[in-house]
This record gives sequence, C-alpha cells and structure tokens, in this order.
Amino acid sequence: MKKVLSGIQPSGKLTLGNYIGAIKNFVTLQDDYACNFMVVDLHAITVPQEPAALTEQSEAVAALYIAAGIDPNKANVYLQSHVMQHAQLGWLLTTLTSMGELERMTQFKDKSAGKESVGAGLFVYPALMAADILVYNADLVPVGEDQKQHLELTRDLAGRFNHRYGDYFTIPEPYIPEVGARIMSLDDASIKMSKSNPNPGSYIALLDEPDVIRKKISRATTDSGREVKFDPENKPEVSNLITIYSQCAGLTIEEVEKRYEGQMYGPFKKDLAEAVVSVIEPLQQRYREIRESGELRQILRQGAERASEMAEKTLQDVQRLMGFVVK
Ligand code: AQP
Repeated sequence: MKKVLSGIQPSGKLTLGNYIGAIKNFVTLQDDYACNFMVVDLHAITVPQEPAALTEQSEAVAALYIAAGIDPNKANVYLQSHVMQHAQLGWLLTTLTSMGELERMTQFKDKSAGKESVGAGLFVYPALMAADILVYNADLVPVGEDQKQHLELTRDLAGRFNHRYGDYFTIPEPYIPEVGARIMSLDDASIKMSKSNPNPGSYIALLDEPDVIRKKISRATTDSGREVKFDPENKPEVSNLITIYSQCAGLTIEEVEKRYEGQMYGPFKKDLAEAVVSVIEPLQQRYREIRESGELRQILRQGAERASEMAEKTLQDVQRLMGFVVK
C-alpha cells in the first residue's frame, strides 16, 4: 500500500483554508493509502508560542482531524514531537541542505519580512519537513499550494541523499487539490487565509460560532461589480467566495455561477454562509464529543507508537548508509 504523510501546525485556530486545502483531502485518502497525519508541534515553535496555548491547540488540531472524519483506526494520528525520529532525521537532512536553498523559500521570506530578529528554526524548518516525509518514505503528500516549494526541496534532498549514499528514499509526489488549494483571506484576496493572521475577520475558524461565521461572510470584501462570476484575475474576492461555496456545497464552480446567474452578491453571500455552517456545525458537534470523551491522549499515544516503529527503521538505515555506528 502506498504511503501518505501530512501535517498541520498547531500555531493558531484551524481555518476553513486548512480544512479545504488539507484536511478534507486527508479524509479522502485514508481509504486507499497507509496514512500518517501529524500535528506538527515542532514546526509551530519556529515562531514563538505561548506554552498553554500550544498544548490546547495541539489537542484541538488532533481532535479536529478526527471530527472531520479521519478514522484513527485507519490512519495514524499523532503529535510530531512524540516521534523523535523526525527531529533526528531532520538534523541529518539539515546537513545536506544549503543556505541558498533555504533563503529561496518564499514562506521564510514572508514570515521573516520586517522582523528585527528571526529564529534559526524558521530558516531550517523545510529540512525538518523533508524529514517528516522521508522518515516514512511517503509516496504522496497532500498539501495546499503554499507548501509546494517545500515539497520540491524535499524531493531535491531525497535525490541528493540517494545520489550520495545509495538509492534509498522514495521521491514523494505532492497531492494538491485542483480547486481550493489556496483559499484567500476574506478581507484581502491577495493573501491566503491564514490561522496566524492577527485579524480574525480575515479567516473563518473551524471552531467559530455559526453566527460569527455568518457575520464574517456578510462582511467579506467583494469587488465593485455585481456579477457572481469566477474570474480570479479581475474578481479575486468573489472568485474566492465561489471556491469556498463550491467546496462546502459539493458543487462545481460552473454550477455555483449558474445558480446565481443574474443575482447580486446579497443572496449569494447568505447562501454561502449557510453552506459553510452546514459543514462546520456537525464537525463542531463531533469535536466537542471527542474532547469530552477523554479518548484523545490514548489515540495520540497509539498513533505515535505505530509511526515510531516505521520511523526507527528508516533512521537506522539512513544512519548506516551515512556511516554512523548504529547501536
Ligand atoms: N489558505 C489556505 N488554502 C488552502 N490550503 C491551506 N493550507 C494552509 N492555508 C491554506 C494548507 O493547510 C496545511 C497546514 O498548513 P500549516 O499549518 O502547516 O501551515 P501553513 O501552510 O503556514 O498554514 P497557515 O494556516 O497559514 O498557518 P500559519 O498562519 O501558522 O502559517 C498545509 O497543507 C497548507 O498548504
């Protein structure tokens, strides 16, 4: 069975962008692949995290995975920090990575822009992400558009290792959804919807109350025209809302356009809010049940145990190939 690996950072409240661009696809893939879905807490601390918030958010992300439909009996659900081989292989791959490669990463440029002091972890994190993937020799990595460049680097590092030490790593392929790979911010369609955006009006959090979601959508920026038409170049705001609608209502872009032909933004936004709420409300209900059941810690322990077994084998093989004395 082919292998899938992906993860989300517990660096804030998960957004509808994380759901549409990532989690929704995780759920689809779990039936056909051997899946590892992590909460990437080691990545989250590449920017400062308040300890209590990190604990809460890590558990919240894991519970949201399950609430969204990931079955912990089919896929391994765990915290990245519970499988130590990630950090160990991460260091080995860091030594294969050049400064120039890391300097070219647009996410690093975006996240470090204008900061007086930037942590070294933010800079080297793509090598840790490569280790996350390669430690399971994953075939497929479901990610949103923004992670494509990091995955390219992973492929380069796997190829470099294979060239230097012998053919060992599988070169992983990205799995990027055709629609919804880049959900944009509600107040500015030139930037992606992000959980760390300081303005909560810019994103829909998966744990926002339904009325808050309705309000955020009614206030979402729209362009000055009237037509509900998908035209990302000239109508980026409305096109983003159409994409969200299509993903939440299970319609194609064309079907959404057709449904609102000749209508103005008002009715469209109203229906969009209900489409989003109809996805999020049952998810929140399941989320509350999981958090209250007290089962989460056990699920995470079990997921980490199963993942560690695979990861340890890879780590030992890699160490041997590199010439380490393996214990
Ligand atoms: N706006 C988005 N549209 C589609 N997919 C998205 N993803 C993130 N934002 C969108 C996908 O979600 C997964 C998890 O991302 P991450 O938490 O590892 O970090 P990120 O890509 O940096 O996501 P955020 O929400 O923007 O987090 P912060 O604000 O902490 O940096 C990835 O597959 C990503 O592509």
